[in-house]
Amino acid sequence: MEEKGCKREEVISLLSGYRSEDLHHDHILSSMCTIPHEIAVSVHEMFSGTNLGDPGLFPGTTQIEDRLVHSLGELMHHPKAGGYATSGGTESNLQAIRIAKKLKPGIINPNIVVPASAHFSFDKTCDMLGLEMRTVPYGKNYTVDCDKMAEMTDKNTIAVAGIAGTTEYGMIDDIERIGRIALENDLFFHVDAAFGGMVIPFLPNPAPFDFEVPGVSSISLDPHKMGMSTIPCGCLLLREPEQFGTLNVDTPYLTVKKECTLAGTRPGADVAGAYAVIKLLGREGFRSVVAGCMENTRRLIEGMEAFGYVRAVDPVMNVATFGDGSVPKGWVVSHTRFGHLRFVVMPHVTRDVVENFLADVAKIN
Ligand code: 0PR
Repeated sequence: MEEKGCKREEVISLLSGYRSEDLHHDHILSSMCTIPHEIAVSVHEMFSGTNLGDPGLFPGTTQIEDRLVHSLGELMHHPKAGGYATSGGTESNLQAIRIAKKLKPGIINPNIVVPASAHFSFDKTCDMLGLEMRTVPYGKNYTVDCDKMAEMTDKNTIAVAGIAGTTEYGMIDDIERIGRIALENDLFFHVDAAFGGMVIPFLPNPAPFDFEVPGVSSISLDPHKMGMSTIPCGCLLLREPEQFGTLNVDTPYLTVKKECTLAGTRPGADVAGAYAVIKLLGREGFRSVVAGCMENTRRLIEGMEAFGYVRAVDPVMNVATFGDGSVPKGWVVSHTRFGHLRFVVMPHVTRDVVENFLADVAKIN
């Protein structure tokens, strides 16, 4: 830090320079985040400086968090779900598995059994919590092999997980089947719907994946992905809200005397933004956003296949994957662990963006 501060314009100009080096969304075809909705950005500013870590100081913002949790609980077919706004899928997954561990004390070498497709946040979780991570191989269509999952659980298993909207292929595990495995073996069952939670409910005939499914204990879903909120906004929901109590620590000098969240200071701005988007769009609005993304996903696949790129799988959601092939310069596309080209058709990947991309693909084929 320098001794003397700079003029405001200098600071803004310095930062604008850095910002201009960032890539533009209209060329990013592989991100699970998007340009936040305009109302989320306005509300974010209105609530900057709010801290959900000390709810007694911000009772208004705290009510908004409660309303967000309630709305998302309703969306997940369980209006009485408990929950809180996390920093994203990583924190939600970590906290869910922490709860599972607390609910089964006394296991010497605890393990969790997760699909091979599980996001790398489960590796971090297991590292932090001292758990063995058992990875179940893929079955059909890049979803988890449920027979193998059942075989891989044992008396030291504290939780199983299913993914509703896998990061790489956008597929949905057989949540009903995993729910039965969980119930038969008395296991905590966490559904990672960080991406899919704000997509699947708005598809025409979605497979059951949420609290509607017997055995599901917790769900993570992220407004900062398909919910179009500002970053960072995730949400962890529990079927039995009182289980959050297993994480409580005493906070004697705060306005609340106990806290179960991971972070202490927690932003309210993104949470208010997320709630604003939900209120503004309603289910109808989200259905239309998701329908647009699915339409653009289909157009991308049709366009790519016309150039000889072969789809890796028929996507259930707005993720498209293809056998490898070259990609025109200037576009950001990622590769899955199996080397497939991977696109995430987020709301910023509009029909025009898809057409511009396909026009560039035409030039290299
Ligand atoms: N669970 C699933 C199924 C996910 O896809 C992700 C992230 C997480 C958990 C973790 O969520 P947070 O990153 O919010 O903690 N999926 C994206 C990914 O790893 C995150 C992302 C988003 C990465 C935008 C890059 C990017 O540009 O690909």
